[in-house]
Formats: sequence, structure tokens, C-alpha cells
Amino acid sequence: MYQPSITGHGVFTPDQIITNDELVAAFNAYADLWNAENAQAIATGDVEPMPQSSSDFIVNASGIEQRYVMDKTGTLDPARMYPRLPARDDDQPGIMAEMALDAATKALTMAGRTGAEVDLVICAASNHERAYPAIAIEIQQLLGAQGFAFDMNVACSSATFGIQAAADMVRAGSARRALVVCPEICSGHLEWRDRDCHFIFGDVATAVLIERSEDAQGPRFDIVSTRCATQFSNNIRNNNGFLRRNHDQMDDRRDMQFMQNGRKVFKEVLPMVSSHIGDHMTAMGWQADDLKRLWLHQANKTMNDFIGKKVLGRVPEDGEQPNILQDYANTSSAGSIIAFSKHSDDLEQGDRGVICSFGAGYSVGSVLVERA
Ligand code: CO8
Repeated sequence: MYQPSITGHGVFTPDQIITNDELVAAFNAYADLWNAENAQAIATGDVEPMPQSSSDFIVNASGIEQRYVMDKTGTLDPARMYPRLPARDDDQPGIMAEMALDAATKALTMAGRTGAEVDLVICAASNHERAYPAIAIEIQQLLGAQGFAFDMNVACSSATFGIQAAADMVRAGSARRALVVCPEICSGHLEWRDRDCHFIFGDVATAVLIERSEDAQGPRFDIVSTRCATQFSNNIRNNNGFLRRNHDQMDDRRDMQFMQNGRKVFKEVLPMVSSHIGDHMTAMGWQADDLKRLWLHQANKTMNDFIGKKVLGRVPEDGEQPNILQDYANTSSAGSIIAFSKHSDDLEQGDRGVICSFGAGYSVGSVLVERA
């Protein structure tokens, strides 16, 4: 058995930003158009007018101030309201592979490694741009990596579930050096015309490199323990899938995009996550006081404040539980890894922290790490 360690990490950030004010202006223009088109039905009381969105609501309800996206113009066009991402030829790199490659290259550079030294690539994300061949295998080829690669999807928890899979394989010796990449184009999958959720998501890609501690060429985080759990729920759901044609459902139905019952998610996931982290730490003999940092899934600031307080038994101090959602919004599986990547360099030898993601499924994954 080998000790698995995180020796590199990286984030690809798209170069286009949508602020809350820009988002709300586009949504409200769309709502005005919709209300004008449906004026007669609204006048007779057959349909409700579409209400306006508000930047104040967004920032107060979620903590989100802006989001990075792969295409801004299509998304903000009131006559379109989704990104414009032109199809690529089959012999060109796919967009997800390209984003992941950028993050992976940063992780490899940090660890002092090359793609050729990698022998496992896991592409862990909420959505994959095609059914097959696996995006991970394309990334493996672009990196010049060895071994094998596969895609996996546990929605927002994909990163931690991917880290558990990779860490277990490095521990057992079936892989020597593993990249877990999370390219998330959440904008392609969000219903930007739904006021209740149009502000939630952004795009990004992250990567972590996991190798044997004895192979590390610089500072590292030893993966002390991982724990994953799932419990079925329909409260975050998307019914799009390969059987759509066979169901005779080719129309643009609302449930073919991201759907959630946000209030229920909030209420049900909070206790699940708090007790998951607490139980995991107890099982490993860790106390709340041992924790230097909590890198949580980035869906909602109030949610994170609550979990931080429950886990630590007090209000987290500045920097103990860093949020990045004000800049990136919810980037599904990538959120906790962005927080880790941007807020872990200052930890010293022996410092301990928890990476935790949670979301659709329901699913929750925690990774206990120690700086070495
Ligand atoms: N502007 C103004 N008012 C609004 C808006 C808006 N944009 N939206 C809603 N309102 C109004 C509502 O109509 C309501 O009005 P009223 O009180 O008169 O009925 C009022 O504001 C309150 O609405 P809500 O109860 O919906 O608002 P909340 O305070 O609950 O906040 C949140 C909404 C922010 C969505 C919150 O519920 C939340 O964060 N929930 C948890 C979400 C979460 O963690 N989800 C995880 C999903 S991520 C995941 O698992 C990945 C899935 C795969 C990703 C796929 C990529 C797309």
C-alpha cells in the first residue's frame, strides 16, 4: 500500500464574466418580451406575468456577485438566453477536453511532472459533452498520458468521488500518478429564462494530481481518508438523456435543463453534509480544533456559513472556510477544488483540512488532507 498525496492543482478560468447587473438586465429584457407576447393571456388572467429578477435578491439569497462563462453574448441575448458554442469537427479537441487540459497542465507544472508520467485520467463532471468516447480518454491523448482513463458523473460531488477513486487506485498500486479533472460548462445546462435559478451557475475547469507521497517533488497534501455517501432525491434533477428520442420528447421542455427545489435542497442537504463531515472526522480521530481549513462546495454562502459553524462548533474565523462563489458562482463539482487551489498554499506542515462537495443525487464526499 502507498500513501496517496495531492502534489499539484490548477484552475482554468474562462475570460468572459457576467455580472449580476448584466444578467438581470438580460433576464428582465427577456421577461418584458415574454410579457408583451403573452399580453392577452395575462389580461384575461390565464397566465401570470413573468416577474423581474433583481441583483439584490441574487447577492442576498446566494452570495453570488458574478460568474465566468464560455460564451457571454448568446447567454445575454434576450432572444436566445443560452450560450453559443459552435460544434467542432470530430478531429478537433472538444471544448471540455481543452478546458481540462489547461487546468491539468497547471497541476502538472506545480508538481514538476509531465503528461507522459500520468497513467490515470478521471474526468469527473456533472455533464459530458458526448456519450462516448470518454472525454477523459481524449484528455489522456492530448496530455500524452499512459495507462487508462474514464469519465464519471456524480453531479456536484464528482470531484471528491473522483479523488476517492484515484486515491484508492494509487494506494493499491493499480495507478501510479492520477489526474482528476472537472471541466464544468454549467452555462450549457442552465435554464437562463427561469428567474428562480438563472443566477446560480458558472463555467470553469479544475485539476488535481494525485501520486505516491514518496514520489512528491515538492510540498504536498497527504490524503488521510476519503468518504462518499449518496441518498436518492428528485429535488435536483435533469431529465435529458439518450432515451429522449425514444420517449418522443424532442421538444424544449423545462425538465431537459437543470431543475431544483432550492428550499428543500437547502433544508435536506445541510444536516446530511454537517453530520457526514463530523462522522468522518470522528472516525479518523480528528477534532474540530485540529482543522485549519474547510474547502466546501460552493453553492450558497448561507449554506456554507451554516456547515462551517456546525463542523467547527463556532463561527468560522476569516479565511478558515474560504468562499469563491462570489466570483465564480456555483461551478458544480469544481467549486470545492477552486477553493482548495486558491486557498491552500499558506498551510504549514501538519496542518489539516477537509475538502467537501455535495449536491444532486443527493451526494456528499469528504477528503481529509494533511499538509506534508
Ligand atoms: N429575483 C428576485 N426575486 C426572486 C428571484 C430573483 N432572481 N428568484 C426568486 N425570487 C423570489 C421568489 O419568487 C420568492 O418570492 P415569494 O417569497 O414572494 O414567493 C422569494 O424570492 C424567495 O425565493 P426562494 O425561496 O426560491 O429563495 P431562497 O431564499 O430559497 O434562495 C436559492 C434560492 C439561492 C436557490 C437557495 O434556495 C439555495 O441556494 N438552495 C440550495 C441550492 C443548492 O445547493 N443546490 C445544489 C445544486 S447544484 C448541484 O447539485 C449540481 C447539479 C448539476 C449541475 C448542472 C449544471 C447546470
